[in-house]
Amino acid sequence: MTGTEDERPDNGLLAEVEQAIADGAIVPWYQPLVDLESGAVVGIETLARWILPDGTVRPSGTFIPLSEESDLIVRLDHAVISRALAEFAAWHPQHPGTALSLNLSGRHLDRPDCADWVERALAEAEVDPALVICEFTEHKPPNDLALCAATLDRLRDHGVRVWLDDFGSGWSGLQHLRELTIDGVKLDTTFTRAAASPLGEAVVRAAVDAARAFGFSVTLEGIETEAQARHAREMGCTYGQGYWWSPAVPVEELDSVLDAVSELPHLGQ
Ligand code: G
Ligand code: MN
Repeated sequence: MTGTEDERPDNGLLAEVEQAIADGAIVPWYQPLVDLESGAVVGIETLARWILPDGTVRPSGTFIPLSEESDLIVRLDHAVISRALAEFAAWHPQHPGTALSLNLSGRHLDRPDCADWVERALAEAEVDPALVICEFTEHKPPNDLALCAATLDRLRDHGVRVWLDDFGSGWSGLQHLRELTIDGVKLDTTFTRAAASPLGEAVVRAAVDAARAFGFSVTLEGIETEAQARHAREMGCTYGQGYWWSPAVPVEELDSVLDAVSELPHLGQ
């Protein structure tokens, strides 16, 4: 068990991911972000999908975690974001009320050029910063908290909204939250599932209440039923995402998804 393949089992896949980025085979798909109060689609989140030559779609879980082990994720994110901004620039005029959410690995926050890159990408695609949300995943604490805070401040000064993804499951302790200025947090699917039990619900409410106390918007992911959507709203969440409204779809299918969401029953009072 000491061969090279055992020591570096992911080398083959890493090389494939690099090639896929170069070939433009890792592309943005989009999942609607819904205002739980009005039921309106207020944004679309960009999610990476790897399209194989035979049309097979590989979900992000098969290549993002590996890419996040190195700065490969930065190149991957740049490729997906650049394409998403170009698609959004073309799609948005017909949907003026809709924002674009972009995923950036926490690794971007260790780089001094992060805000520069985002500002330049928005300018090149001619996308209004006020329409853009940058979601940073918090898989590990930033190396340099001052640099991280400066980057987030600069993005916000530029007009971009900044959210922390996977809130409550990464490094965001209360101390960090006091030092970092952000606009919103996202709670992942585990919170939605947990909310089904009384103890789990207490934990979800605590997380929502803490985020709201800081003035953040709260998005709950993984909502699959109307009952979960109502519950999310009742617990004080601002936005919801999940299969109840739609899975992520390619840009060509977005218009019909938005039509279908508008036909869903209103969550009511
Ligand atoms: O729907 P999906 O399984 O793709 O999304 C699960 C999670 O995978 C997202 O919440 C996000 O954290 C991550 N993810 C999806 N696409 C990207 C991407 O392009 N870049 C990064 N950094 N993370 C992504
Ligand atoms: Mn996200």
